[in-house]
Amino acid sequence: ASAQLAGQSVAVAPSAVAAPAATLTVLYGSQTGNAKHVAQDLGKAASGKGFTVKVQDLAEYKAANLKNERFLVIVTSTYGEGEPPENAISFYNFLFSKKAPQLPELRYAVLGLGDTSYEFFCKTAQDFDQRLAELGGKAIIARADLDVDYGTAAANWQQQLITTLEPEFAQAPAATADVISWPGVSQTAAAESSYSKQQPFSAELYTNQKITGRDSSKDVRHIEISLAGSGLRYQPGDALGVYFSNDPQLVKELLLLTGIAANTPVLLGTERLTISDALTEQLELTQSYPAFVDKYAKASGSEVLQALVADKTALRSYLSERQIIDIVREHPALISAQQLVDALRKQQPRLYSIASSQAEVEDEVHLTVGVVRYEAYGKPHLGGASGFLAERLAEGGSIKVFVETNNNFRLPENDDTPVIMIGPGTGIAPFRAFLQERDVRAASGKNWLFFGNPHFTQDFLYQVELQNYLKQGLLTRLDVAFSRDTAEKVYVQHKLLKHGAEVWQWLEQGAHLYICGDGARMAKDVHQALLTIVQQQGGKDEKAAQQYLDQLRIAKRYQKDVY
Ligand code: 2AM
Repeated sequence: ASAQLAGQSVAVAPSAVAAPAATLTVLYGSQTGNAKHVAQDLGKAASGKGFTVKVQDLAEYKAANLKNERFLVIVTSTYGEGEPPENAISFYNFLFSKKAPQLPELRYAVLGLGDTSYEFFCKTAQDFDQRLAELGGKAIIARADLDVDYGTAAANWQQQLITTLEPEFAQAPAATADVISWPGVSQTAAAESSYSKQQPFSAELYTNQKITGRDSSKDVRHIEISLAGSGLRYQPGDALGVYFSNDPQLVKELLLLTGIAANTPVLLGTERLTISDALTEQLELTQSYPAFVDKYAKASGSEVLQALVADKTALRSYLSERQIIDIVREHPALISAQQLVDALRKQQPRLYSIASSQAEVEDEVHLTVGVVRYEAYGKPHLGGASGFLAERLAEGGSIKVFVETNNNFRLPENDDTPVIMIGPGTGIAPFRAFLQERDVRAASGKNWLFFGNPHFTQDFLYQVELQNYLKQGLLTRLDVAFSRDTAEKVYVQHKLLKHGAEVWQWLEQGAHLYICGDGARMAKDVHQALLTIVQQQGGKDEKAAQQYLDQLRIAKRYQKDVY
């Protein structure tokens, strides 16, 4: 069997020669695409050096191949409370199970992407590293755990890895080697366009329409953006990456508090620009993060902040509702423009699940954006991208965007397959895309949508469209949970439980199951409800029910897009 497997791994490499060339396998666990891009970059760089490289989504990786690997790299993010990203769960479970093979010949490297604002920073990467060592693997180079602005550090780690491996791969046949990505089919529709995260497209905002009521506690916008002339393509399930400008008032206040003149020149990477432009266009002001407190504490000499940095738990809770401006308001200090720039991290684009299908809207892309807006410390606060989209970008104005492919949130290939979609709040977005797509394709599969929000009269997003879909028969069922219209809260999971028998029937008929929205609570509670349904309706014990849902996930019939 091992000869057959070894033969397979040679056969998939384009540089198939008599002697099996060493293959560098690069696997990624990625929720938002960052780890995927780092893995793909690494693949390109290594293949440029003549390595035979295979880059693969962990969800697609056959764990049985693990024992044949000689050179393995895992790039992974961490999600929630130290959990693996969705696409890495099966492999993670396999690796920590009794089925995991001994790996005495394996040489491996792990790169973690994370966010130091979270308690379980890079936990999944640590777990993989530890477990691969336990199974007998030898680290090629030390694991690195990288913070949100990982760019330079990731490039350095990649360089170090390639340099270390070069002697091993030196005899590999040059020039024929290439990066192979699985699945090979329609890997990135966006690749047809020259626009990307690094080079976003300046798109025009067509429409910004508030779709929650006047008395709603939420401000949700239906956004329409034109992609005309970009060549950008997307599929239902993909996300749109959005860059934004910070609020000029916020920039002004920050400069005032730090005693810096707006036109002071600063250096950002290799770029020279004014502090005002750097703050407005390039730096992260609407989130706060440990690295800022650390650097600002040193630059300002604040002992209070220095003490805070030393206490990780206190620091996390201090940062939870604060933006950069809150910290500086509480601890104003005269620092230099360059010190301020060096303390801040670069703005990360925000990802929004796309709410439209190109089959329906062609050159447009639609989003469902919940505006982040709250009072804290006596001042109004506004989210970065959502504030920009809702308040500072006029219709006709320009916004930098790119498509972030998500192959782990896809409609069934077969149009006859039924789908169950659970999307409370702005989690409705990708399901609007799914429904548009299935409508245009005249897909015959049944469609069942669960939606929830606080109030029927205020928060029924896309009510008219959905009710028309119901009338027209595209939506087979629409079940809604308006949590605050009744004395006792009703959530989507309660509706699922209520219709457990039918949900089970649909699943047994081969339905695909999708959850989109809040990952901290909703997706977990819905998962629990599904477990209950499988137990009650399928007559299974808890363990068997868990396995049932695991199997659905492995078969790509249970997919999540949660945040
Ligand atoms: P609530 O705010 O009234 O508690 C979209 O945000 C909808 O999801 C709201 O109706 C919200 O209800 C609800 N929601 C909040 N927590 C939830 C949970 N744990 N599971 C499911 N829905 C939840």
